[in-house]
Amino acid sequence: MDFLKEAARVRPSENQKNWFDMEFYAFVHFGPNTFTDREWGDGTEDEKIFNPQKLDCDQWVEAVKAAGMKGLVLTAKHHDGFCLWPSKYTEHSVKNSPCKRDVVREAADACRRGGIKFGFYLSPWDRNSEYYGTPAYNDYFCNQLTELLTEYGEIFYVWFDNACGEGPQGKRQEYDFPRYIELIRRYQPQAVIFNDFGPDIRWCGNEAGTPRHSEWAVVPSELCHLGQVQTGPGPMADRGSLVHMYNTDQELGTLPNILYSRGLVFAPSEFDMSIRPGWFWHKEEEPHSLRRLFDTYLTSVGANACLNLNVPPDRDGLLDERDVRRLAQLGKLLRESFGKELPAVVSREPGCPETQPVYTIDLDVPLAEVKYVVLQEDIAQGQRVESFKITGDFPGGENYPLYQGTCIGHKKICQLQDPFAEQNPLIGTAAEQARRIHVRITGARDTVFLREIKVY
Ligand code: FUL
Repeated sequence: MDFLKEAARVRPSENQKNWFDMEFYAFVHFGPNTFTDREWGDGTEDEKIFNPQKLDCDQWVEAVKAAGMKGLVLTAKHHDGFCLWPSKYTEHSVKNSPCKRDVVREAADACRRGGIKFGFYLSPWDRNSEYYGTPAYNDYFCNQLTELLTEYGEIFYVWFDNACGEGPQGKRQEYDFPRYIELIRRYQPQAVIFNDFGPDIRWCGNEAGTPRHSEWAVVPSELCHLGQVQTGPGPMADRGSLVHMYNTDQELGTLPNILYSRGLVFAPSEFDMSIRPGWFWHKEEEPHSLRRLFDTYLTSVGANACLNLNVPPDRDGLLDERDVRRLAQLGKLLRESFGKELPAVVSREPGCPETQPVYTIDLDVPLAEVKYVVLQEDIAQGQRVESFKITGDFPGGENYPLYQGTCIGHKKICQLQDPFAEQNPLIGTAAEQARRIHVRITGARDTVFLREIKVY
């Protein structure tokens, strides 16, 4: 039991809390691949092919803001090693392209003008650098990282790809992540760092937006070994181990797993997904349907994670009109769904156990009008709720089941009505008369602190 209490007290850093509140931001994959129609360049591409003649980062920013996104993460360097800024340390960059513009600077400035945050992706795997596969490469990488951290204003996010293939000499590189992390903490202490294994944000395990049943932000240090361990070992740690654990596993932070852990870290999950099948722009690809994007939002932002949705600029250097339209539709649907709360009074029922509180929501409108119930834990205190259910009080005191869930964490969006369905499932006189909902926490690791309950 002591271990459960310890697990309940694993807390986020200030940076992680701020990141959680961002919820939804854009990935921008842009580079030589845009011009060669590839997803992974091999590093031999001629700099001259990078020639976006109408490059306009303000257009990117307007489009992502229309979807409600609060930040933008640009691929400053992808696996092909080409730098979107004129790095002093290589010739393989925009400076030798016909465009000659510093795309990182233009994107960072456009974000600031537009009032959203800026971050970058810097691929450790570099298929161009002659140093790759030798200790000198880590120096080269740190030099580039320092340029980006010191010359482009405030950075909210540094996104490291864990891919590690062969370089031009046929060798693989041992990445010095502790050294990279130290540099970021020194120059941009407010930035969060993404890597498959932490330290701050971890990969959800797929690139298709597929959720797991329970997305815990508190996970074993065996998975996020770059994170900060905040507990002692679990009660089963001497009877088994989690050496096999990987991001793609279904069970990460759930009880049966954490009991075997050597210690727990706070490392929430990010869903990274592209609006189209590819990460880079390809003429023949179409954006995913509005339904798919909206559903992914519900199962990422609405399930204790953030959503990093990629929108790739085309060969002109502009976001494709088809994607711009889809982003605008998504923004409109999100505003219609979550823009205006329904009036309601929330109270905690007296006399319930601390780990099983019951909340009553008295509505000003009939239950039939409720589309979403949104729950938030006060994540600053740790993530605690294991399970809950929502019921409606129908006339006559009947407890009508509306929703059942597992974790809550930063945010849980419980959808009672699907905006794409033809018929409201909450039909009939009972739902039209009912005006009371109960949220019942059925299990928690320790005292429950909810930050908010809202109905839409
Ligand atoms: C992966 C990369 O290999 C893809 O090209 C893309 O950048 C994605 C976000 O991460 O590991």
